[in-house]
Amino acid sequence: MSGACGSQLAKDVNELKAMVKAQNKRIDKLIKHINEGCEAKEEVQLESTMTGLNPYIECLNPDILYHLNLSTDTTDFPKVFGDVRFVCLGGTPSRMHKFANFIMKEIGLKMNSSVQLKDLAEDAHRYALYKVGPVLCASHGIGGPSISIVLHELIKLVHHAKCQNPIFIRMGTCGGIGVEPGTVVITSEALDGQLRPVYEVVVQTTPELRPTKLDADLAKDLKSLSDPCCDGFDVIIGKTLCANDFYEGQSRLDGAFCDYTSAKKMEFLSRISHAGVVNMEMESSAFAAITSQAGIKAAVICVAIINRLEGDQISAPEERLTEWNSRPQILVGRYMRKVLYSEDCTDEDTCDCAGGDQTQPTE
Ligand code: R2B
Repeated sequence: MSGACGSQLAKDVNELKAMVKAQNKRIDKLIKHINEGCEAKEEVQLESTMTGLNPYIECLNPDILYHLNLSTDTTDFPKVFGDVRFVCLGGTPSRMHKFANFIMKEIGLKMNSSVQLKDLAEDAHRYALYKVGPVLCASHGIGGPSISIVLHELIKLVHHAKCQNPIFIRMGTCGGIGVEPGTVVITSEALDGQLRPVYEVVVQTTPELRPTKLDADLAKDLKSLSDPCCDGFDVIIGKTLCANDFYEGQSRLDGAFCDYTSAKKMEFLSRISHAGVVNMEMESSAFAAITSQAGIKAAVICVAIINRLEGDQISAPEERLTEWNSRPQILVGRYMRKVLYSEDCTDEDTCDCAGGDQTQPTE
C-alpha cells in the first residue's frame, strides 16, 4: 500500500470512529429526551436568518412557490423543512436524484430499499426537489433565468421554514480554460460576459448590477477535502466566466451562427485566461448574486468536461462524463459529513472527520 493511500485509510478509520461516536451521542440524547419527556424543555423560537428579503413576503398569505408546487397554506414549512442545513443545486433532475441517494448514504441515513425518494416538486413539472434529512437537493435547469427562479423560491422556502444559516452549493459541469478535463473547479469569483463581477438584473427597464460574491472560506474548505493522490483528480480554485449562452456566448465555432473566426475565438480564450478565468458555465453569476443578497454562505463547484483551448464539442463517452459528474458531489459529501459530524464532537473528543473515502455516487 502506498504511503498516501495508507494515510487515507487512517483518515477513513478516524472518520468512521467519529461517525460512530456522533451516532452514539445522538442515541444518548434521544434516550435522555425520552426519559425526561419533551414538556420540560422550553421551545426556542427561531427566526429566519435570511437578510434583505422582500418585505411583501410577510403579507403573502399563503405564499405559493409556484415552480416547486409548494404553498404555505398546505405545507408546514418549519416542521417539514426547518432542519435543512444544506441546499444543493445541480442542472438536471436525474443528477440531483442520484446525488440525493448518494448523500443519504454519505450522511448515514437509511431508507427502506423498496421506497423511492419523492420528488417534492414533481407536480409543478419544472424542477426536481428532494429532501434527505438536513439536505435539500434541487435541479436548476440551464442559465441565469432558470436558476434565478428556483433560487427565489428556495430562499423563500428556507425563510418560511426558519432554517438556520443554510449553506447553498451549486454543483455542475463546465468548460475548462487550459484545464484538463475531469478537473474540479471551485469558483473564486463569478464574472459576466463582459468580465464584470456582477449579475445584471433589468428592473422596470433599469439595469441593476448585483455583486457576485461567494464564500472564500467555503471554497477553501471544499478544496481541502480533496486528496489528489487517492482521488485521482485535481481540484483548483479560480475565476469563472458565466455566459448567457452556450455557443456564441462562450465563443464556440459549432453553434448555428458564428460571425467570428477561429483565430478570434482563440484570442478571446487566451485573453480571459490571462484575466484569471479557469472555466466557463452559465449559472454562477445569478447564483452568487442571489445567494449573497440573502446573506447566504455559498459555493460553486463544477467539473470541467472539456478543455476549451482544445475544442468546442463535448465528445467524452457517457461513462466518463458520469464519473466526472460525481467528482464535485464527492467533495460536497465529505464537506457535509465534516460539518454534521464534527458538530457532535466535544472538546474532549479527538475528531478527524475531514477525511475522504472512495465512495462514489452511483446510478
Ligand atoms: C453547464 O452545462 C450546461 C450547458 O450544457 C449549463 O447549465 C452549464 O452551466
